[in-house]
Amino acid sequence: MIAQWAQYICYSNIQEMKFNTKTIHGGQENIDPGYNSVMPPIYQTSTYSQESPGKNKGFEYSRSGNPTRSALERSMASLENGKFGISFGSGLAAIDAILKLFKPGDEILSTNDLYGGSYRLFTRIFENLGIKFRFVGMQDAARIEEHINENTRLIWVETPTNPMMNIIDIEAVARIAKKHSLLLGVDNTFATPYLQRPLELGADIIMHSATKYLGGHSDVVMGGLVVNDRELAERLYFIQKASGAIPGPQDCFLVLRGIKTLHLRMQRHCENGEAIARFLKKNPKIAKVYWPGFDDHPNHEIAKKQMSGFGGMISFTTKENTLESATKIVEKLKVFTLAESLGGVESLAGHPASMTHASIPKEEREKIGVVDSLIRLSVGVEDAEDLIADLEQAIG
Ligand code: P1T
Repeated sequence: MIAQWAQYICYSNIQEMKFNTKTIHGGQENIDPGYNSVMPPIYQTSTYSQESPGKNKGFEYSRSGNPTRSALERSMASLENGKFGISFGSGLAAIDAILKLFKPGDEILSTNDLYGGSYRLFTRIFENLGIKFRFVGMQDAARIEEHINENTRLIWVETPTNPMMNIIDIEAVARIAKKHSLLLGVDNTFATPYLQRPLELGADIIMHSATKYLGGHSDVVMGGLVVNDRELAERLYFIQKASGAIPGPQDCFLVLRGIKTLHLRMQRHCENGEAIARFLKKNPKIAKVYWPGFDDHPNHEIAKKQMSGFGGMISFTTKENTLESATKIVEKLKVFTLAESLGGVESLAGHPASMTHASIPKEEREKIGVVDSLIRLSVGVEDAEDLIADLEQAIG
């Protein structure tokens, strides 16, 4: 027995609610039986008194369970229309927990365009432990099968991808995963459950860097997983408890508070993202703009099918196509902040080649388009006019 299951299960009445209601109430019933507080209390405690050995109120030690964390885990599960949520101290700690499901000799097929830190975790930590990774382009789902062999255990998908905004057909990949009895994990950080719900499309594990849109205010680092299968949930809860990469209760409270406005923020991220993508596309100094909402984006039809909007993440290159041209732009930005991360209310600009994707060898990253002139924008919820004016003066 790994956990007190009743406290983790998403109740069916929540499943029936619509998304916006779930952001506020999902998994939050009876959060404070003592005083009926509307917000979940921050249970800043490492341990819980027991009446007699093993006799307790559902919690015994905060690495294995904490009521504030449980409230967040139920909320995340309900947003993804899943049964079980499991949270971690960072997005990478959540991916690390997934990888601990496997053993030496197992193989993982991963998208070749993904967050540099995920790539680093795969190639610098887990490859040393005997797990093999194959990085393949998955935009054409039909080509995935040729990379599967008897050792393959997991297909790992990021969509939209970081930073090239490629879109992968989750339903098509899920069909292939089922056919070969593989797990399908989807990093849903960029889309959020507001725009895309991979479990409904056949994925087995959803992963979030809750640091980003779920938290939404650039004040927390956290990760989360959502699954439907009880046995898989038990294995992941066991890893959470046994390895101990848990988030603290204060951070869980902050992400719960962030989630309450996820739907409102995402709506504005999408509107502003579209306005800025269209502005950049018209700018004569800009070469390519990567945003899945364009009719001529190579995976636009899949994006339309599996997402309810195109999000606030955009990448672009300069016509000059030099490091200097990109550096000049990001240095001149005033409303956009030059910083790693994304998904907060404030707009950020990043230079993937030297920041978020620096751990991918230059040759590898350039193959997928992460060139030195690529700039990535996380479009915030400010007034679009101010953001466009800022880009206009920086691009010159
Ligand atoms: O930073 P952390 O909470 O550990 O999450 C890692 C992570 C996982 N998956 C995706 C798609 C991500 O974008 C990230 C983190 N990304 C950045 C910090 C970034 O600026 O791209």
